[in-house]
Amino acid sequence: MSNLVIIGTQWGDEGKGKIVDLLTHDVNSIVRFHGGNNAGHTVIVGDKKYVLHLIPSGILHAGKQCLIGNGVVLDPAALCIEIDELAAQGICVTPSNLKISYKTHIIMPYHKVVDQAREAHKAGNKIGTTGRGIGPCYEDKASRIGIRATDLADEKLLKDKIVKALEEKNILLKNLYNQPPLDPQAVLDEVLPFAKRLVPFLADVSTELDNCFKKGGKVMFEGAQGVHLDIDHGTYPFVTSSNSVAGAAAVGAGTSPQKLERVVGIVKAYTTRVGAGPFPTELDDKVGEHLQQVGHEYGATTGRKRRCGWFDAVIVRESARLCGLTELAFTKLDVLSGLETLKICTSYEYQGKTINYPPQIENALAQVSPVYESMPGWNEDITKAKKWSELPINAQNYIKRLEELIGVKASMVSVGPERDETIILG
Ligand code: 2SA
Ligand code: GDP
Ligand code: MG
Repeated sequence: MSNLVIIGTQWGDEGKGKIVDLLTHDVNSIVRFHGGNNAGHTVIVGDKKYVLHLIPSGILHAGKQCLIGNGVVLDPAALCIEIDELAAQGICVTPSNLKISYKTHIIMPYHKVVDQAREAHKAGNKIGTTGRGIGPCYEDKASRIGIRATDLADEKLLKDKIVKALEEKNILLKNLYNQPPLDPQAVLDEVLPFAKRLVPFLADVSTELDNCFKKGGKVMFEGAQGVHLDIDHGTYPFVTSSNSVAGAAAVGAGTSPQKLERVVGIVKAYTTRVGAGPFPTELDDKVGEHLQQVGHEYGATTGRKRRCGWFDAVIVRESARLCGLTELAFTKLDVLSGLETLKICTSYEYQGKTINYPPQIENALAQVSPVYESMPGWNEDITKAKKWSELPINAQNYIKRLEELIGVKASMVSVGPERDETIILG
């Protein structure tokens, strides 16, 4: 057994939740290391559907320790709702199976107000954020006026910090967004009941991980969003506000890079994106509609329709390079059943040249033309396939070609949303 990092290799929603749930039996602890409740990780177990936003997807397994690392931004109200929703579905979340780092930054009501006001105020260049206050919370962290989970236990400190943060926010809200100022006491009153509930969950997550390693335990680092939404390496400015590459797992969980052993890249068998930003292989035709409808491509947090397109090997190859992927887990191969021909983008035409990597200049990805190769599709329903040999030969060839283009081997192929709709390879 090894420690595992789970990374979305595209623009998110590759099916990380399903794969994390599946691999949980191999580890003792599961830790989220970045992002917040912008994430929506879906796990289907029988007739039950769980959508996790903040709590690691490993929570569905008894006896596993779930951790929220310092790199996460946490909305106390959203977490309390998630805990209650899981309880209603028979999953008990307590301070013994969920711990929150003292250093995790807290999404405050004003972060959501600023996020939504800013998006509404933009004319044509909206990012298409989830409106969950993610960006403004990370801004306060970097500006050193953020509120951390440890502050939730100290009402006076919390109030002082709210007053400080609102000094600037209220000027911004009034002068730029024409919104009424927020009252510090009202903000405190709104947050306090959730804060009090979460205090027993606070812990030194970095030391918890160390203790796990010292006992010979193994850890899974659960990534959110995808590499091309990374604040540094993604399609800036159409990105989220955290680092989603594998290297961020060490920083955001509070451990050393040597602990990141296997790096599993989750790869959807086609491409989707939710929110604005360049998407070279996007399809605005019947095939795009097939992928969207058959794949049920709707945002797991906001319900927005996801944009769909052909597989883009250029961006996944870049993810393999940036993250040092040791293996791939392909998902949603079943969604391609019934398409006569499958296209794969192998490189881009950009400024008269063929390039094999995403250009680095801002918005250049919006100017590339995808270079495609075509492969024959298959008609069979593949959701019942349990072994590689049970896949149609054209499906096998498609996966083999993607492995070749990405330069990394697959360890599993998912052919349906359920746990047992998965082919484990060699
Ligand atoms: P934000 O809210 O500041 O992080 O938004 C910035 C961009 O990041 C994108 N983003 C996502 N993309 C895919 N999936 C995400 N999670 C949800 C899901 C999304 C949803 O599982 O479907 O429900 O809409 C996610 N979270 C952030 C976002 O669309 C912006 O492009
Ligand atoms: P995540 O954010 O990467 O965890 O992915 P989401 O949960 O946002 O979106 C993935 C969606 O695809 C979820 O509804 C999953 O239940 C579903 N899913 C995962 N794997 C498969 C698969 O192999 N086939 C099909 N049809 N659906 C899948
Ligand atoms: Mg998702």
